Amino acid sequence: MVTNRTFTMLKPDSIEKGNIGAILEKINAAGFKIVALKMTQLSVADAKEFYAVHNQRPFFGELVQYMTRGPIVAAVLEKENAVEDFRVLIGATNPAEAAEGTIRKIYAESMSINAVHGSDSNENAAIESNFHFSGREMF
Ligand code: RTP
Ligand code: MG
Repeated sequence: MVTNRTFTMLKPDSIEKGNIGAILEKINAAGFKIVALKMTQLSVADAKEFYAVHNQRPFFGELVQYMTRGPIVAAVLEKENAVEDFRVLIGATNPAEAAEGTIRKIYAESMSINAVHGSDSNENAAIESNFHFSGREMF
């Protein structure tokens, strides 16, 4: 896995509201190339594994319930400095604190229901991409 890639999920609230196209358009407009893409739904076991780092946090149960309540769109994105630049594009975890024009500022409801995921390191980008996609699904 090259390190100029990051992993994202459009979370269930984005799919429920019909925001897939608008969010992917913003991602493209910011210079990210989509190199893997699919709609899928996480099982409870999948969500617990994906977010295992948070399993002692008070919001863990709510997070697993949210992330499994409907389909998500998973994608791998390529751009120079992808991990850091994508975190800037999505904005702070809490949309109330997110910068104007960021995806979470525009589309997130709350700190819990916040529209999109972005990997927080190159190492996690690779782990998360491989969690969702086989080698022949990444281009
Ligand atoms: P993500 O991993 O989804 O990109 O989000 P993040 O890095 O900005 O935030 P993180 O701390 O990794 O939290 C993961 C997700 O858990 C939910 N959360 N809820 N209610 C709360 O206090 C709370 N804190 C976090 C959010 O869905 C967050 O994106
Ligand atoms: Mg995170």
